[in-house]
Amino acid sequence: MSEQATVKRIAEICQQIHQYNHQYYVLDEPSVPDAEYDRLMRELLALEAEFPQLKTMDSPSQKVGGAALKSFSQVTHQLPMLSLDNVFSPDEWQAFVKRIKDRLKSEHDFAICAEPKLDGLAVSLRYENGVFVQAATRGDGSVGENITENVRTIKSIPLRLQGDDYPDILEVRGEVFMPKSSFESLNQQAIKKGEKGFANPRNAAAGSLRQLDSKIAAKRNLAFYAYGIGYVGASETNDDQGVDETWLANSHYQRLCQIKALGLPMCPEVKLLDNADKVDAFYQDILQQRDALSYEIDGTVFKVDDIELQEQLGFVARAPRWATAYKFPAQEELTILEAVDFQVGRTGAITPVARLKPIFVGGVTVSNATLHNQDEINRLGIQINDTVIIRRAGDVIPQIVSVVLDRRPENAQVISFPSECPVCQSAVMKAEGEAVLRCTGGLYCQAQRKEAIKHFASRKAIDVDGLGDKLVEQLVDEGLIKTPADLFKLTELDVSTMERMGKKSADNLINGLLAAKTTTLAKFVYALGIREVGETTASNLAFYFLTFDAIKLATEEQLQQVPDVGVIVAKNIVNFFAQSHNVEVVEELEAIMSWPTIEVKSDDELPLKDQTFVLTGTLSQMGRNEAKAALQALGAKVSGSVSAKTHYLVAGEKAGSKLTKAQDLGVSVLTEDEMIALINA
Ligand code: I6G
Repeated sequence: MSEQATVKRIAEICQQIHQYNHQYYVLDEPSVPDAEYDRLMRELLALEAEFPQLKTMDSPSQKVGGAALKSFSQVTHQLPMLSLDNVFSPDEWQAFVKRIKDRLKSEHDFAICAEPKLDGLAVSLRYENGVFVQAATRGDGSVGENITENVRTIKSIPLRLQGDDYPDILEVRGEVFMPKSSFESLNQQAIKKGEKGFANPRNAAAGSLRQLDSKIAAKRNLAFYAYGIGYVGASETNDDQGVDETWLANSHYQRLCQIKALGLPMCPEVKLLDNADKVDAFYQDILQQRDALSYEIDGTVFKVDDIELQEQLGFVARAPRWATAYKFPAQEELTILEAVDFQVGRTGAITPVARLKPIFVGGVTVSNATLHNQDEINRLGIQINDTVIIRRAGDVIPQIVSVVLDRRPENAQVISFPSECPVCQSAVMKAEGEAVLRCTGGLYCQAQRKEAIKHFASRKAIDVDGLGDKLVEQLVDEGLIKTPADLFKLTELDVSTMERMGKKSADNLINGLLAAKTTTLAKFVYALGIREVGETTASNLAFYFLTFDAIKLATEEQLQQVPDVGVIVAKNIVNFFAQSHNVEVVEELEAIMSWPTIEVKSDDELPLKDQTFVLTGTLSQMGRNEAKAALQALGAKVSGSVSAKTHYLVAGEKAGSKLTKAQDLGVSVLTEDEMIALINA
């Protein structure tokens, strides 16, 4: 190809790849398969290798990283990069609003731009004549570090602005962050290599931006959301010698939309609120969505939207008076490990439970946390009376993150595991390759008995109306039942003569048990409480083997043919049916309970045969179980986790990390409507 033809071809490819990048990383709407993208990128790299003089600063090839730097140079910000003040409570928020009104000498409502507060790093991006030329950290607000080469590799940051309506010099301020799913896979890779990993996505993002070798940063899957505009100006070479003042909107929200129109990513949760009274609802809404969001946040940010008002309000020290972060309750706090108890679970697992000096963290008072197993205790190096950092994120159970060794007191005590089951005194054992210590008492152990029956009767299992956890405990404690099958032998008299049980509750229970006798094969298999056989696996087993006898008799190899069943789960299933006490109970249950036969369909009736689906987020029209059953009835496999083998991810509302992972893997994503259309096709 001649040089002239190459110039034209390179321009075409660059334009095409810029568009694909924007569709994929900013709009979340991939338009071509990965293979097509890769083919174009390879063609570009080959042409640039042949004609290095044609490589431009904004070429998409620059996103893969370049030569390593010796150190980061410094960048003086043309406009200071400010930080934000914080408020932590409704009172503090009201005080913030009052300060604004007092300063403006006005009682008028004002519009507010509301944003989630990303837990990332503030950066300033500089575009000159539409081309990305520099990125800098906030640093001390006046001088930051030049991290251009690393930021250049961030896929969603355009190296050239879209369109042609922008100032000669435009600085965009925003937050670089690592999405939760990228953070998890990065840490998993680190753990596989025997490395420590990062404590949280923010540290991972900071560590990635601090790499002198931008090729490493390029592999880290960082992302960016713009939160404002910094310096705007005319270039020295511009004959007009001035900025088009009309370019900048006089609303903060509109400015974000302007940046978005230039191809920069804007956080989709940003909203314009009419007045300060709407702030609480936004805060609560984001707090409630927090776990489902694909990125980590630590609060919300509220800004007076009107730029004129912003200018009147000005700044204090290093923060604007017109904006504040409204932080969520701290998710990490210090407390003391006062004691360790050992609990026996449904499968006999003996779990050390930390008894903590009560502490308010993540919005609730926490006094217990699981310590998981001996490996975890060793990893933390924790002892009784140590000061520990406790973390409670969203609805996730509280966790001990680390020990503050500097504060270890003289009376610290090593944690020792029991040599016998704390409930039934049977021997304890640790299976090869497992970190968990288990009681060998099986259903002889009261703790296991109670948990097995609670699980059997639970809503997602056979769902016995009128039988709560407390009642199961009472029935076991009073010696009325020992196994799930014993439930069906209870008489109204047995129950009504129990303490705190009236005739009405007894009737309810007996009726509930009668109704629960008819179930489905999937629920029955799940109800047995076989280790690691959750609802999805149980349902997959039912649809694969069709009868309970076939499941009982399956070999490990046959079981491994079922989606979601790997070596360990297959072993657990075979072991379960090899235990005589389980067989006895299961046979009794088979005699009492029934479920409809699963119809065998021909391949023609199974249009989704061999297609693996994963469901995530809230399905508003069908409900998760109904959708699962409908897909399985058409031959589809429904799996609980996204992998390279997944064909479709059905993303309902508030889909979180599974959606991000599916997008990372190039898995087709369906909306609920699209799934319903597929089912009804
Ligand atoms: O550090 C920041 C994070 C997020 C910010 C910020 C923000 O808005 C969503 N906004 C401003 C105005 C500043 N820092 C100074």
